Amino acid sequence: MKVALISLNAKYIHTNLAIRYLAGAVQKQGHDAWVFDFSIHDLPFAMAKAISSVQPDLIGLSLYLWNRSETLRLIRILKRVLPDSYVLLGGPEVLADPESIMVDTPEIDGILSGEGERSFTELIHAIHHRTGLSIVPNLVWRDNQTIQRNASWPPLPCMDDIPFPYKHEIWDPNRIYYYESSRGCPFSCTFCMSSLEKSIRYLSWERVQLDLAVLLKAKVRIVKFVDRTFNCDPERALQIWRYLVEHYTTQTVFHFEIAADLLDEKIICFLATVPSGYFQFEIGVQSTNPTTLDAVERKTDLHKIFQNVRILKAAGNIHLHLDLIVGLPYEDLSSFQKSFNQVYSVGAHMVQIGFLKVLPGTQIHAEAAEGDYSFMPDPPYQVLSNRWLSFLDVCQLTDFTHVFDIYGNSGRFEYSLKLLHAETGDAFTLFTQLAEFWHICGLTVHGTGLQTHFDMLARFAQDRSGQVFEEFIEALRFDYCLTGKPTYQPDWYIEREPVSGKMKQRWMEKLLPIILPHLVGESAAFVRRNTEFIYFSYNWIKGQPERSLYLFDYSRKNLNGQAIWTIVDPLYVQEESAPDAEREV
Ligand code: B12
Ligand code: SF4
Repeated sequence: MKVALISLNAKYIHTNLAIRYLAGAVQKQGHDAWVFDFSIHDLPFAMAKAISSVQPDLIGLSLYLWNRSETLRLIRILKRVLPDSYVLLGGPEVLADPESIMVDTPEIDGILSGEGERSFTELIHAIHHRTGLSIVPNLVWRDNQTIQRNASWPPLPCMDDIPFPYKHEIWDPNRIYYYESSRGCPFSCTFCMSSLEKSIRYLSWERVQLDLAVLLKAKVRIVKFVDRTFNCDPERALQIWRYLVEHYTTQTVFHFEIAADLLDEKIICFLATVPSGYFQFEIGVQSTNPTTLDAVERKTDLHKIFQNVRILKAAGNIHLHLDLIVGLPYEDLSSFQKSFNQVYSVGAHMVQIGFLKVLPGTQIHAEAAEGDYSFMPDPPYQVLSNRWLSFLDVCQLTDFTHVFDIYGNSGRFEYSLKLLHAETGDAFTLFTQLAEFWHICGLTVHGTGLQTHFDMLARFAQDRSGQVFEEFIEALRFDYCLTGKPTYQPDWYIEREPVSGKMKQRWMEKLLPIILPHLVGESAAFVRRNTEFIYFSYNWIKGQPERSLYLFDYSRKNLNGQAIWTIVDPLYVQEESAPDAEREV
């Protein structure tokens, strides 16, 4: 049999694990399988053309909330160009109500709900040997005019039976590759599809090592573990992290979703030794309101999470990303303000604010009426209002989130924000006022560039704080210089003591081997392009006003993507600066 497996990913850079597993399982049965990783932005005609070129007997498509309408549109075309192919759907978006999907889209022949690998091979066997579809587990299918649902099977007991998904991969370093070393989650958050599968299964350690060796060799830019709570078995997590560090490669970054309260002292100590930028952690907090956490059945130790995140942040080697959700039960505006301020104060590199998706099949969906939930009836099922937040509140928080992404999450406004934050006293109020300011100016952050973001922050600060404005502008100028070489200087950028090109060259000759040894041997043009000397009236190492000469190195970046900088000891530049500066004038 010829089988085509198709996924319409959220963007081109994503890849889909499920269709690779299914292809592997089919190939093991001796059939031919093709994997088509499209994106939702691809043209339906182009996708249909590519799929029809292999003339498949069966077309399997993965349905998720981000691709539901695009996938169903493609199916309607496919059934017209390949009328004899069996069209099958699977994926999380079929779970809640496969029958109504079949009713609404008559072009679909069958839907397999739940874990795919085993039932899919049963289906292929049944179609190939014409044994009838009624024995295929988890299958919803058409029997003349009626829709039948077969008995379901429990998940595979041994995860090692699942094939390695990237056996035939042609690697593209620019794409994100997903990897799953365990399935299921021991927790039961009521808003999450992963809570539906209580048991947790692991790949054997032998298998994980073999898989990781291939992923490390592939030298792709990013590998994301999709394990629902990667460190729910802390010793196993440590074993995998150790392996990755022992086989460290500068080319690949590994991303994990972890529960930070499960990190103990031994693991935290180990994590401090991980090479900088090699790991990224996504840590779900969701809310800090105990009533909210109770209502969604999240059992977390917030104190431990924050304590551990602070320790990890201080070590400075792992990118940390904390999640919050707007729209959970009992989380009104002031409770969200508290959640946000607490999470923001921990100082992670990113606070990702998501808006609750009331996913069909989850407990929160089943109990939506109790919280007066109103949500989008189609994907992504996003919350519109509930008993605790009006639609206007949700809109306000949407603007807040956009502005916060630009100013807070980008990490580009670290020094200027610190001053504004200290002045406002409350991060939530600061970003709310900033969002209002953008609104009053008649602008939305969408479609605006970095230059406008800097200019708007200067205008915002000018409007509110007359006396400290000068200090603020120095901080903003510093953020601007950390972002990139300030070749363009906007109105607010006031450089009181510009340094001549000749002087910079002279200083560089002297300082290169001392401060920037990694640039020794590079061409003079390269060094010029990637460095800058700039005077500021503030010393950010000491945290006090003091005329200081900064050297920026744009050839190296920190975890926020900012240039590496240092303050030049005046002794190095003292005796030469005066005469040269005079000559320039
Ligand atoms: C990777 C990922 C993404 C990627 C997208 C990847 C891509 N390909 O484009 C990104 C990061 C963009 C993303 C975003 C979002 N995601 Co997401 N994401 C995931 C994640 C972590 C991994 C998916 C995966 O590969 N799992 C492993 C595979 C093997 O499992 P699987 O996909 O379920 O497949 C199995 C079965 O479903 C079945 N199956 C799947 N396809 C098929 C096809 C056939 C023919 C058959 C027979 C069987 C079958 O067999 C497979 C093997 O057993 C899952 C959570 C998780 N760990 O699964 C969430 C998940 C898929 N995401 C979810 C959500 C809610 C979102 C967001 C809305 C989150 C948000 N921001 O609020 C956004 C939406 C994006 C958008 N643009 O609108 C939900 C999906 C709910 C749904 N109904 O689709 C999940 C399940 C998370 C959850 N626990 O609730 N996500
Ligand atoms: S939100 Fe995270 S911890 Fe909770 S059930 Fe889902 S995957 Fe598990």
